[in-house]
Amino acid sequence: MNMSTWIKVALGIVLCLTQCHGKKDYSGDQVLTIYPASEEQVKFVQRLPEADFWSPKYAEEVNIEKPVDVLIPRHVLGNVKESLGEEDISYKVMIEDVQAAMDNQVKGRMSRAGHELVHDYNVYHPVEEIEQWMADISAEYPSLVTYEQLGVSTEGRNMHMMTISTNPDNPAILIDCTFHAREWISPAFCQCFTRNLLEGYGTDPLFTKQLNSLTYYIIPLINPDGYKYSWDEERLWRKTRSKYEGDECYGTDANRNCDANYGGEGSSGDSCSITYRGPYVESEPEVKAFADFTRAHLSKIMAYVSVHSYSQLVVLPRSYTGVPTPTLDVLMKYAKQAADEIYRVHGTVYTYGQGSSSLYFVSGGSKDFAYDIGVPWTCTLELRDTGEYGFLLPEDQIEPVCVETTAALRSFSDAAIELWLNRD
Ligand code: 0X9
Ligand code: ZN
Repeated sequence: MNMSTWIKVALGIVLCLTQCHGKKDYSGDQVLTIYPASEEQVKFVQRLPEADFWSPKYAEEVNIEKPVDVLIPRHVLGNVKESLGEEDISYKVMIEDVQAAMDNQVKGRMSRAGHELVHDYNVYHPVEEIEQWMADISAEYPSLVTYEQLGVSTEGRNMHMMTISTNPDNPAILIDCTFHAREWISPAFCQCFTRNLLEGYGTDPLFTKQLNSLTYYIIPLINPDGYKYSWDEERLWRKTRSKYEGDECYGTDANRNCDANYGGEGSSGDSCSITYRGPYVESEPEVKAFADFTRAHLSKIMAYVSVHSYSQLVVLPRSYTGVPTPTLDVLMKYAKQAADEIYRVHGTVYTYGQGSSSLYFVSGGSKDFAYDIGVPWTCTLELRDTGEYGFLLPEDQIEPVCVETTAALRSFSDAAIELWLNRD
């Protein structure tokens, strides 16, 4: 082989290392924000070919009032834009090149590779590193943290949780992250919040006070299989990785698999849908483990927060019915307090309200399950942003998200303590 052939082979190997193992390539794909302005235009948007709806989640939820964020694959992009133009439907390009935005999300991580002596909270971490971090930080604070197995995922991964407590008799708040795999800011938040809490105990007066009267159950990776898949194969994977006999596709939406009006509006029976509810309630071992834990500790759990992205929302129960939730006044009071606290940090605006009215109908969601079995304060927290980067939030926003969302969690902690003191 001559020199130039060698160079070609070497280049081929390098290219193959990044592309040959089948990782989905999103080069040239775009996310558009579309503004339908009439019923006719709404219908047109709903029927866009091969559209992956980011916000809202389903074509049926597209309406005149809200902009629509939607990923359009490169091979239909030209046609889609042309037809939007012909129909006079206004739109803007939200993400120019989806793959470039994905690469940008791990830029800092790449440049720091090999230098990680301490856990870097300002980069996104794959499942193995989060697992290692959990074991490490638990060992670092043995008097405060109990590190235990919550269950085993479909692919056989051990799911862990941390109980951070100063007194086993205290009431508790349950926090989970990564119900949806592609919402990477969620586990990043669980990590930095845990650090803040542990470092704050004994140094920060509010954390010290709260941890003296409240136990924190933290589950950073409730859907480890899906999260792993979003790193290795398909960045925008959302669901678990189960597959059932007779089903065509992989994955159940864990947030449609809970025992809260299971099977109702806002969930799909089609395994290929991103909101597939699974074959039966709690079919997913991850969901079953979470639900069993919640049921077993119900007498103590005063608050439950499920951390998702994106839209900057505090979503209150219930999402499966338009009927106002019986304790909506109390829920709204605490949601407002949290939104105010978030706003105070960097001026980030969060809105709040009952799920069915502020977002869209969801059946089988975890916050409704927890509320229905008796947890008095539950919510889904949809973190940044509102449609600039969506799921592809850059690394440099992890820190500000962490600070402002920690403020919200401090507010929720106060709510949990108050609810405990006022219980009958
Ligand atoms: O659709 C969802 O599951 C959540 N939105 S996301 O973009 N993160 O997928 C909203 C869930 C709100 N409602 C319930 N948990 N019931
Ligand atoms: Zn989500």
